[in-house]
Amino acid sequence: MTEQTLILIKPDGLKKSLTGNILSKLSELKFEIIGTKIVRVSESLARKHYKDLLDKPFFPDLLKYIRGEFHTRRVMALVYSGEDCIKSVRKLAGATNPEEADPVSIRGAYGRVTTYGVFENVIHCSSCPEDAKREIQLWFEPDELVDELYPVQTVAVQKPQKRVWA
Ligand code: IDP
Ligand code: MG
Repeated sequence: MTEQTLILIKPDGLKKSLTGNILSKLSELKFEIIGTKIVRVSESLARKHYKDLLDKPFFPDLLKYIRGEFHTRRVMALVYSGEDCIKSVRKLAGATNPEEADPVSIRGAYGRVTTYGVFENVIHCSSCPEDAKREIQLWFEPDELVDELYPVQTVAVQKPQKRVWA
């Protein structure tokens, strides 16, 4: 079944200059990139993304980690589309705990467990179709994707303002 997945190259991945390596590995899976951007992660976005982990002891450090307080304040967000891509990307990413991940997986090769206890595992990828939809809609607006994935509605925006080069 054709499906989509949200991938984040986390701040440690960017800080360690792993973007190229990770994208090369992902490209071997032959899926299509249908959206990408560099994001400065707000507290609100981080909380929504990790809403199911709110009661975990590592949650405060997880927020700091994904917001780049330990590395660099950005993540690279991508949406991939393809046949069974959720499972394939999860396999390539490896187990959540980098110490338990297959050594040739992305997390096994590049991740680490820090002394402050967060699994710095370089990459996020959606774990099931429901999560993928929620996460893609959280990180991307409809016009930022080249495919029409989900129903959209048009809303009136009054006096839109945007920043332009001075
Ligand atoms: P996943 O990223 O493999 O889907 P989740 O359980 O959704 O794993 O956890 C989200 C993120 O929270 C992980 O990628 C990792 O960075 C962090 N994390 C998860 N479990 C632990 C833990 O037991 N200790 C420290 N950090 C964790
Ligand atoms: Mg998860």
